[in-house]
Amino acid sequence: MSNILLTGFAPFGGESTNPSWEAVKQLDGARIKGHRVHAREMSVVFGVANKELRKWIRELKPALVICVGQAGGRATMSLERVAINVDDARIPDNGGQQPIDEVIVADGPDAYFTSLPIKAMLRDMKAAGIPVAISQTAGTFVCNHVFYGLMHTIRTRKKMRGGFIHIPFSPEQAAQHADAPSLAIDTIVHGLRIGITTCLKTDKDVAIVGGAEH
Ligand code: PCA
Repeated sequence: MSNILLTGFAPFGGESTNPSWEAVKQLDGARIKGHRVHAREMSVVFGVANKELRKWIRELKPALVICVGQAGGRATMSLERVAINVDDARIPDNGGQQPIDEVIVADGPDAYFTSLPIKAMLRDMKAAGIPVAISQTAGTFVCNHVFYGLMHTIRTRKKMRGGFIHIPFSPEQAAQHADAPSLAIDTIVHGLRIGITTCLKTDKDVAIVGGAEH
């Protein structure tokens, strides 16, 4: 049976939970279309997170890798289109590092595109009633760092597909922030399951509307 690696993150930035780990851990051990899901919790530390990711990829040789992270303030699940080669931290990571305008991979390309069929995922997740959108930026903190690290690691592995999904605060987190949107963890889990299923049955992405003006 082939493996799927699904990662979430530890809490950061003063939060006591991270909805990405709360959601992905519920899918640990799940079987989806003949694949086995392996959920792992990643450190919110530049450098360390990518080392953890490479180790899990070596161990599991997954056909599909989806990294999930919290994007507090966003209202929908965000299927990330592009990872850029820069670390520019607004706050220190959980190890106290705060890189400003540093490259992630010295001789790497400026950007990598996701290899997930994000338009097909958008279509299927929407049809299931999940609030979801395509996002053109994963930011410049640890999530973009991991997304770029993932795409760089799998760049020559044609059979391995990967990408990144940002998710909103959980309702419990949003209760502590004025006017912050949220999604229930169960909704996120449902959305991830559908997104993964679409990845497994879609070789080539579909060209459907999903762009944005900003
Ligand atoms: N979100 C952060 C890092 C960890 C997480 O869950 C980000 O968007 O960069």
